[in-house]
Formats: sequence, structure tokens, C-alpha cells
Amino acid sequence: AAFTETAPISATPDTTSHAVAAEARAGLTAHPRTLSPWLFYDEAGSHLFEQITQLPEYYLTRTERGILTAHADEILQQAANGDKDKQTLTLIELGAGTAAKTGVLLAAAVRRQGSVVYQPVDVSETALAVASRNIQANFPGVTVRCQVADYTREALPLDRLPNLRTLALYIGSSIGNFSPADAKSLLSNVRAQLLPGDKLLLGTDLGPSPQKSIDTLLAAYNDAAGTTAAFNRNVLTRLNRDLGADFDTDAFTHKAVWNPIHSRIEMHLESTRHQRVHIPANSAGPALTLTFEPGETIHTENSYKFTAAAIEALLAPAAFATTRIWHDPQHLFAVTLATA
Ligand code: AVI
Repeated sequence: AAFTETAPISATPDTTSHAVAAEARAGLTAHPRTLSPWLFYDEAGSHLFEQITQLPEYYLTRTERGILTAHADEILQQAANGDKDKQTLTLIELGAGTAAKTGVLLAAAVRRQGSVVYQPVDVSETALAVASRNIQANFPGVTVRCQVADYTREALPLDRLPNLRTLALYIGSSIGNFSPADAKSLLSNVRAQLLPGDKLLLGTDLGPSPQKSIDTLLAAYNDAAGTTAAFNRNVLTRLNRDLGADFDTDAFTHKAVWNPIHSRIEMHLESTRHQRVHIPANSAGPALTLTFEPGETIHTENSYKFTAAAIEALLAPAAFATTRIWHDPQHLFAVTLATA
């Protein structure tokens, strides 16, 4: 509770303007038009995401935190192979951000083994500094070793501690923002850094079920206060600022739709009228004029929703065996322990 949630993917100071220029050019000249979700997380977008995690409609964050809180001791025990074969664990967290939900697992690790080494990995050095300060102040017994890396783009060179069993954490349902192919290659990269017997703890949001209506899913991505709409539109504000583009952000409407074929929530920005948008020449290429028709959309995010079978189908090709799945009482969200 001493921490705040932060952006899971990226944050401004670490993202080069060339990457923004290249991404915008490729995505906005494609048909259908797209923008990659990492573009959301500039300073304003990271702040809006923090607000989203506290919205009544956005059940994901509090539900996952509830699962971790209820089962932390059991998760650590299973990760260490139960009591018979007691192993000392080290925790590595991918996309740790400020490590808002990790405290409960670190506390359980300290209860279990007296002390623990925690290695948060994130693209944002700023977020890692906050994580390190917060954890050191609030969790005696935890040694923090930060690693600045973009685990989504590079094969992670994990700074592995010898003779310790690794528990890699990838929570927050961030895996759901990758296409199935990209998610599998990300998990394969993680697996390649682990030794047989090491573990991965994966947080995933679940799809519609008798306990979870499509309306519940849609509301989580189209809240009454309009915070998610502001988060989505902020990507255009970012392109105006970073690239000197002239998007009229009021002329694009936030849309969240459920795609049952791909089992994902899609976020789009829909042009309300015929309009032209200019992007000046930049390091990625010459000046662009984009023409939008009324109703034409920019696809800004996919958020995949899983079933138990889909979680296994993601883990198995990356050579992880599913060991155990924990749910909240309403089966809204899943936390899966997998063995390398
Ligand atoms: C970061 N990620 C798991 C969020 C999600 O739910 O897919 C991002 C988000 N998009 C809209 N609201 C939240």
C-alpha cells in the first residue's frame, strides 16, 4: 500500500524520439492503421494508467493483488519445490515498474528464507529507482539489484545468481498486450535464461465466462469517468508533442470492442469526420499527410483474455510446464506458476 502502480511497458525519458517517429510512420501509413501500445506510456500516459488501475471498473489490478495476497506463502512454497526439497529463491521481475504488487511476495520470501535477492528489470531507470527505494525502506531482508533493459525487444541477458533457484515474475497481465506469436517468443527468451526447475509466475486476465460477462470486460476498458478514453487519446497528444503532428484529439473517439475470435479487447481511436493530419519530416522519413475518413480507426491496443487452456498453450511452446493456477473467488483473473 506504500506503493503506486506504474507503467508496465515503457516511460518517456528512456524512449528515443526516433523510435516514436519510426513507429508512428509505420503504423499510421498501414491499413488498417495501428499504433503500438508502448506509445501510451509517456509521463502523462503513465500517470493515466496509474489512475486506471484504481478505477472501480478496472478489476484487474486489485484482483491480481488479492490473489497474490491470499496465496503468497503457498506460491513461494511451490516455487521452492515444496518443503521436502527446500530451495533458496531469488526473485526476478520483468517490467517491474515501481514494483507495486511485488511487496507481498517479497514479504513471503523473507518469512520463508530470512532474506531474498530481488532483481527488478524495467526499461525505465526512474521507475526502478522508485522501486528500489520503496522496497528497501519497507521490506527489511530484501536486497534489490536493478537491471535496466527492454525485455520486450532484446533477448534478456538475465543477471543470474549461481546456486539459487529463480522465480521469474511477469504479472499485471502485460503478456496480454502482445500478439500470441510475440508472447511466445518473449516467454521463450525468458525460458532460455532459466535453468530446469526454475519457475515463472504469470498474471493473466481471463475471458468471458458464466461468472464474467462481456459487459464487465468492456467496462474495464471504457470507464464512466473517461480515464481510459483520455489514456487512449493521449497517444495523439504525444505524437503532437514528440513529432510536431497536428492531430485534433477531440476529433477522435475512444472505442473499446470485444473481439470474440481472437479473445481480446481492442482499443481504437475513431475519426469523427473527414480530416487531414500532418507529420513534419523527421529522422524516420519525409513529411506525411494522412487522410482520415469518418469512422476510420487507428487500432491502438490489444488486450488478450485467456482461458486455462490458452495459458497452457502459451507456456508449453516456450517449454514451461504449468504447475498450478490460482484464481480469485469470482474467476476474473489467473496467476499461474510454471516450471522451466
Ligand atoms: C498494461 N495492460 C495490462 C493494460 C491492459 O489492461 O491491457 C493496459 C490498459 N489498457 C487500457 N486499460 C489498461
